[in-house]
Order: sequence, then C-alpha cells, then structure tokens
Amino acid sequence: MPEDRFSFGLWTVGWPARDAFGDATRPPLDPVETVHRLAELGAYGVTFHDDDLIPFGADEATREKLVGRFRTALDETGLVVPMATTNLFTHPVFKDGAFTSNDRTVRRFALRKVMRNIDLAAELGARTYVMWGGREGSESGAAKDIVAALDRFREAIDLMCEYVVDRGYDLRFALEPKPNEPRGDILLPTVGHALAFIAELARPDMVGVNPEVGHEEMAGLNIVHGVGQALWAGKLFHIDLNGQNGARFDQDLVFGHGNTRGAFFLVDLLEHGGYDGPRHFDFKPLRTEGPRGVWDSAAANMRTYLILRERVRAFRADPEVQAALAAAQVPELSVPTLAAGETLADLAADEFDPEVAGARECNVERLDQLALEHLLGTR
Ligand code: GLT
Ligand code: MN
Ligand code: MN
Repeated sequence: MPEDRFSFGLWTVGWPARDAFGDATRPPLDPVETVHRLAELGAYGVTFHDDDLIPFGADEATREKLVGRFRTALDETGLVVPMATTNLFTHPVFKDGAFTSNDRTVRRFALRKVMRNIDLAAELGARTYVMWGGREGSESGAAKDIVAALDRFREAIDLMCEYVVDRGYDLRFALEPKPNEPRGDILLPTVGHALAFIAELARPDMVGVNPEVGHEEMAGLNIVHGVGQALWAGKLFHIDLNGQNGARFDQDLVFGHGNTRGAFFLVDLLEHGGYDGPRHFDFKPLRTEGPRGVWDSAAANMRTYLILRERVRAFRADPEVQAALAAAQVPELSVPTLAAGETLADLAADEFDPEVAGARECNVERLDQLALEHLLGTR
C-alpha cells in the first residue's frame, strides 16, 4: 500500500538484462508503463536517473515530450518521485570517472549534467538526490592520485550543495557506497568511508548516505551495522534494498533472496530504529525472466519486506523473546555506563570480580534460535 512507502528505480524493472557476457533478453520498458504497473502493485514512489527518462543527448523537444508524458503518468496514478539521481557511468565520456576524472573538461561536463537533473528532480518534488560514484575509482594504482581525486570529489559535492542552496530547493544528497564494479576499486567503498568523507564537506548537514544491502555485503560487511551507524549519525537519508549472497559480483537480487537473516535484522532495525524514509528497491529481475517475471519480482520485493516486517513485529512481541533478551542483558546496553551524578572517582572505587563476570553465560544461542524461528514462521 502507498503508506508502506515502497519505491523503485526506473532502471530496476526496466533493466533489459544486458550483462558483461550477453545481450539483452528483454525489450525496453516505457517509463509510463512502469509508473502504472508500480502504482497497481501498491508502490508509492518511482525514482530515476536523468538518462532513464531522457536518452543521453536527446534534443529539447524530445526532452519536453518525455518529461510531459512521465508527469501525466504520475498525476494519473498519484505516484511520487521521492528521489532522483544522475547517470555518470554509462556513456564512454565517463570511462575514467565523472567528478574525479583526470580530465578536467569531463569533470565540468559531469557537474553540468547533475545541475540540469537537479532542476528536474526539484520540479518533480524529489527530496533526496543520490550520488553513486560507480566510475569514480581506478584499476591502476599509478593512474589515479587518490588524494587529489578525493579533493575533486569533495569539490563536486560542495558545488552541488551550493547549487541547491542558491536555487532554494528542498533537497538533500545521499552518497551511495560500493566497493567495486564497474571500476576495479571505487572511491567511498563502504558506508564508513562515506560517513568520514561527509565530515570533510563544506555543508555536511546537507549530505547523508544511501546504503545498498548488496554493496556492503560485497565488501564482506554486515549491512545492519553499516545502516545502524548511519542511523546513529543521523545520516540515513535513503536506502537501497536488495539481495546478495556474500562477497562476489553485485547480484542485485530481490530483497531477501540473498542473505535472508541479514534482511530480517535489517527490517527490524528500519522498523524499530527510527527510519521514516522510502523503502527503495534497487534490484535487477533475473536475466532469465520476461515481462511476467519482471512484475513478479517487483511484487516479491514488497511482499518479502512485508513478511519480514510481520515477523520482526512478532519477534519483538513474543514474551519468550523478551525474557531471552533480558537473559542476554540486551536492554542493559542502553543504560549509560556511569550513573547520573557519578564521578570518575566513584568509578575508580568500584568493587568488581572479573572471574565472576568472566564466568557468566551470555545466553545468545537461545535468543538467536528464537529469532530464526520467527524468521522461518514456525512461532
Ligand atoms: C546503478 C547502481 C545502483 C545505484 C544507481 C544509482 S545506478 O544501477 O548499480 O546501485 O543505486 O545511480
Ligand atoms: Mn547493486
Ligand atoms: Mn543502488
């Protein structure tokens, strides 16, 4: 239902399934059809790259026509555009990066391309603008000066923040980390790198992150820890939900169709950790599928999220789980280590037997099994 705030990128269901080894297996999808289908399935939002809507290099008249049709479809269905982004990776001009290309004229072109699409994003009511630097990186340690590249990356984000402020748009940026693919190594490879980068910006308040489940897992990291730290820092501006099986190429599976346990704990965090933004699916329908499989997979993302939401609610409400949480001392972690008014001298005077504490049982196994049983629907 629209109140669940599910959104999809045009490039997800619209992926014609061309990969590094094979041709497209599906015909292109008209964005207008996507808007209608998503609305019928109960989504509330659609997102896009400039080039998903308006082919690269299209003339003004074509641009007007395509944007007009898209806007009509939005009006007809009530679908909103919560987020937009720029394609800075497909055209050969970006083969050595966009904001961090060694070629200064390419960097300037990339900034113009972003400014133009920010105008469209604002016009369509988007509140978040994603920056995924897929081509910002290198294969050769010799061919990229990483410190200079980070200077240019910062310069670009600072300039785009200035642009948004000058224009008076109500828009924030969300940086999307990814460790590799399409570049051998990508700058800002993880949520942690992105958070540290944001602290160096001129307007850090305007910039957060858009973690993608599969991207953290490609790096062998725990997505719940990455998203948790982003939430803790007030920087979870958006999220890309999908599925991934461990450290390998970017699979972009349906949400939950990879690491399902991770998906369960992620939904628990999103539902109980104070995130109120869109639940955005960034997945690719399998290359084996035709139009039926495309819409089956779109529905599957939402259905899986809802199932997991129901399961985590049941998990939290189960009295046995509450007892197991207490037995594992989980609530105690929320108690500050020093009491109000206590001094470091009080702390120094504490009596404590590490042998007794070292011999305690943490009772994690029972709790973890209860979580799994809730996930499996057996409780
Ligand atoms: C591309 C990438 C995604 C990003 C998109 C935003 S484009 O499909 O694989 O993870 O979210 O640019
Ligand atoms: Mn991905
Ligand atoms: Mn993504």
